[in-house]
Amino acid sequence: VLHKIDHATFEALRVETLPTRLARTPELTRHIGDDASKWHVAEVGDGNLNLVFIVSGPLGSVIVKQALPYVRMVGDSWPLSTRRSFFEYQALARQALRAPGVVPEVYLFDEPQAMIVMEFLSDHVVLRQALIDGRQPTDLGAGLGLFLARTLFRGSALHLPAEVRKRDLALFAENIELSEITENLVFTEPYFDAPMNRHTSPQLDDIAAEVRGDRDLKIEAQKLKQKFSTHSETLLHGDLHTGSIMVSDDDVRVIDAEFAIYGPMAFDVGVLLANFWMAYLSQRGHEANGERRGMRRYLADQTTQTWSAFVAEFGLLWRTERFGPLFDRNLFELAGDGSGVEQALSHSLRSIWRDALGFAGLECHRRILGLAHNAEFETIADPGRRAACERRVLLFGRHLVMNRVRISSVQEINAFAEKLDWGERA
Ligand code: SR1
Ligand code: MG
Repeated sequence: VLHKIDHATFEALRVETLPTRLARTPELTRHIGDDASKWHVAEVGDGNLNLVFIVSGPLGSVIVKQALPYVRMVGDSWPLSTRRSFFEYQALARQALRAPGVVPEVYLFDEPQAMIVMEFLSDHVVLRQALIDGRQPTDLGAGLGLFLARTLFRGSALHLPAEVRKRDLALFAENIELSEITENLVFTEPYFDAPMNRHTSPQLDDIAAEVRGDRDLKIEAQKLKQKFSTHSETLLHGDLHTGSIMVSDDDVRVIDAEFAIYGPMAFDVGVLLANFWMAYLSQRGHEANGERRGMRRYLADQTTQTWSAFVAEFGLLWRTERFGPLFDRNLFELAGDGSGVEQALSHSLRSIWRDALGFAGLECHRRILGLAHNAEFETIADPGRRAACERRVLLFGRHLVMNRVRISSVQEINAFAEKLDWGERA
């Protein structure tokens, strides 16, 4: 049953009304101060769906995030239940337990107002913008690899008791509208001439038509969609691109879990890697005099570090926290079959790797041909230069999807990205 918003009580916050409306909310005033006349409010939402306010007072600042009953980037012609805020809150609570210290602390969830009051990350900026600006936060890939392994392993039947996992599976299965957005926007719409699609035109018209006419690619996209929508393996973040990550010079945080749903582990891994590779392939568009060489190296390093941190932590958890019903210890450790444990682990990692490359390829396509694009390309002012970068992303994405069974390492993919980047220059 889809949640219906209570129009009698729900009211979108505005910069002018927020202080009066939240003046007597202790979860907020304890962090910023009681006197609402001294608050400063700014709306800073740059995502596609919600309102996000920074509210500052004499004691400090908080973030107030509110879901709107429609898709912000499109307008009220596309209604969307504010219930997504409930799923974001539930996902944040689980991520905080499974990967401590990575998601912002939640101070208050107000369900009728679809509003989450949470920690303001004062030293942090959105990773996508940081990468556009040429910043190189330390330990980024390693931190994200740990986050992926911990949340994906600990939300799965490898770790959770059957009852807990099944209850969560049912709970998040109701995040119907948001998972449907992903199913449509990632897996289907980029591959036909859907009304909301757009691409840099006319420069990419030929390759857009080629992608849409590629039957083998479309079949692979649908096989991956089937995995995404039926392989309910773990609680996903569901939208782990570089706009859902905040960084300071030496810290990484993950935000924006409203797309949380049970799905294949490989989805979060693939989306994140794809966004690093897209950032890599956008560098030419931001470059003057070769000064982005170091940035390209940095981004390639983040992909290898993400994957190796993921593999190491996933292996550790596999050996030490496999308490769930899958790959039961009675069959391996307790039967004295230590090497069986390792064999099973490498099978699982191989299948995550293969599927992650498929999801990564599709994420690349949808950001160039679909509705929601990435700022690292949108901010390349010259359309010819932008299109040259975007064309490489489309070729890169197809390579990942079609060759995912044969590709054996991140280094191999980075070498392919490098070759594309040099070979196809505008
Ligand atoms: C209509 S929402 C478009 C995109 O924005 C979100 O961040 C998700 O990536 C979604 O696919
Ligand atoms: Mg988001």
